[in-house]
Amino acid sequence: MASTILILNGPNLNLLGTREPEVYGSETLDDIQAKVEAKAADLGLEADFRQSNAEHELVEWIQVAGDTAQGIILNAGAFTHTSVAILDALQAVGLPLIEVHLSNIFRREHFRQRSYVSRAADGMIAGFGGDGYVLAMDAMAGLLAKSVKA
Ligand code: CA2
Repeated sequence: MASTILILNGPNLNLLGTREPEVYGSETLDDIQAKVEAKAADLGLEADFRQSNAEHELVEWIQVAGDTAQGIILNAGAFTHTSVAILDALQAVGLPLIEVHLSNIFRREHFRQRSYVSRAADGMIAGFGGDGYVLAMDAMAGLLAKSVKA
């Protein structure tokens, strides 16, 4: 059976494509979802793509993924920089995790340069806009292939 990858998007990412294209690009979240689903099909993976503005909903989805998914790709938006609750959920499920950011958070404001999510992540992709999600799918396929061999 195909492995399921949960692709989670945090607060305000539903606004993509409507404002701040110089920071976040001009693609909408629907555009990114379509690219991720096409990539998943190429890789023989199942993509479960979601967005929420609510921290508790993201925490619940991560908890459920412990039983239903084989990996998580996460752009936690601003919760990246604040949420111990999301970090705890990620550490509790212990799934392969790739952190994604549209922008290069390390050349932005100081408060964006700290990520709680990173403590649970196998790796991070930042600064490539929506393409970062596609790169993350490739990286996830590599992680899953390695864990099958090990
Ligand atoms: O670069 C990223 O992907 C971020 O996770 C995006 C978050 C930001 O808080 C993080 O520091 C970095 C914000 C997403 C908000 O997206 C918007 C898109 C259009 C208009 C307004 C916000």
